[in-house]
Amino acid sequence: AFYYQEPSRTFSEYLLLPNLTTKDCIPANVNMRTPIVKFAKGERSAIELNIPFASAVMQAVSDNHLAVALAQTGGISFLFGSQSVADQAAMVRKVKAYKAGFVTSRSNLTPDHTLADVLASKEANGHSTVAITHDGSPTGKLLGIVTSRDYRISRDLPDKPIHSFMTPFSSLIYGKVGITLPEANDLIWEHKLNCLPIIDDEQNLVYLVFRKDYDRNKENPLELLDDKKSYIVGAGINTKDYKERVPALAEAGVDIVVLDSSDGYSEWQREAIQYVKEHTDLKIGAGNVVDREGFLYLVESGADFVKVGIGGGSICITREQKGIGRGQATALIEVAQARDEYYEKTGIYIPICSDGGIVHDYHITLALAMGANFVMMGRYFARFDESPTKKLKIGNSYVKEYWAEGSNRARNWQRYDLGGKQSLVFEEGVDSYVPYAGSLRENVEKTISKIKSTMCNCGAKTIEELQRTARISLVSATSLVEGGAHDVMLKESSLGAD
Ligand code: MZP
Repeated sequence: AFYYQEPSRTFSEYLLLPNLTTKDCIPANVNMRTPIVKFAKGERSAIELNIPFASAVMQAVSDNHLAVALAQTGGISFLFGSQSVADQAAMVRKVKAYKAGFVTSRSNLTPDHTLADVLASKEANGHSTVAITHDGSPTGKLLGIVTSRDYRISRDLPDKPIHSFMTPFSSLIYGKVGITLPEANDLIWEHKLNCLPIIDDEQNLVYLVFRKDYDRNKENPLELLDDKKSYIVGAGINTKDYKERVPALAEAGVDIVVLDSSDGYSEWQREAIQYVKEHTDLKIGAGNVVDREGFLYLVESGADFVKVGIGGGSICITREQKGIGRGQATALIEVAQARDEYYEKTGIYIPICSDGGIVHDYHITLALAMGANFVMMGRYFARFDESPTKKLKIGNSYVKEYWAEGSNRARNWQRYDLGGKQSLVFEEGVDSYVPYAGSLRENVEKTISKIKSTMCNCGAKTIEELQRTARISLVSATSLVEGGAHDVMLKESSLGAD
């Protein structure tokens, strides 16, 4: 056997040291954009994220709802693959079709009703209903009722009833503007357009409703609206049914797929990558690996990105069950070095994703500094409203369920398949609870501001700069104690702080 001389290490064993912070290096100037598929020197990656976050290929994490919420913040979900091909393709379709927070509701009111009728009707009592009249006057004929599904077009008007800012209604209505709602929202906020975007049942943006005080002569919003885009979404695949799954996902409009396996250093992965490359235009990630050999094997097989990590996931018991794996930080550092050398030699840059084992927000910054282009997280996202699992009250706390793909509950045998019996013979993961943490957006925004702030301490305004200039130190077991609150009695209010 070959013996490694050094133990493998986890994120918690490292700390970043500050570099000089120049006056322009403030969080507002930090750009977290990151490539996720391979590109040649001098070119740009065909897929980039605005934030370096991916949600795990897991039943308890990545469905179409979480995918939309994460895409709205600038990250990407990989929809779980342990479901039928048809169900997974349907999820992809839902994400790609999702363009809005507003839907017109089918009501029993007709255009002959007036606004007064609407206000009197039960539907108007719901805080998220607004009536649009064709001439904008309160007595004008009713054009439609707009109900909010994801009622948040505004940072300034978070939870107010729509009708509170839509009165008096406007007469300026543009039909068929042909852009997506997120794009419309961006434009509305960028140009302070003072209008409400409305989509139809098929989720196409059909109207922009302007308030009375809007002067269309000053700005024509139609000139501001540039091309159709939908949210980006990925999907997990396996090495068993890819010949059926991948074409169906491609047909549904998926942007990228990833081979989801606890051990990706295999000939099955090479065959699957080659199949995807030969038969589709899709980008494909592969993994997981924990060393340079595994990385190079997948890259030479054609992978567009490589996922790193075995046994570090919060719900994972692979190391206990099978005795394989490697400390996540050590695995990442070695693969990142291999990636940099490969780039030096070939001029081809292969993004890497650090998958599993993120416990504290600063672990993400460390992973990026150590060379990851993005991180994949399960536990982190499972805690939010948008994850597909049940929220329960246990004692005085709210929790959400979170189970592993290799648990008896998920029975994702394809993820662990080594060519034997087509079933899960023993578990490699557990079924658990995680503390409920609220909405994805709020939590992601908080995490991102922590990362940006650390990056400023390190004097880096981009992830690439952080990777080049970061200074990272191992910490001793005793200095870990020094890093938390110590030698004080914590007040109740500080107990749950992360
Ligand atoms: P974490 O973010 O909860 O620490 O880890 C999530 C990662 O754990 C997933 O992206 C996946 O790579 C891994 N995972 C999922 N199920 C299992 C298992 O059953 C597992 N062992 O290790």
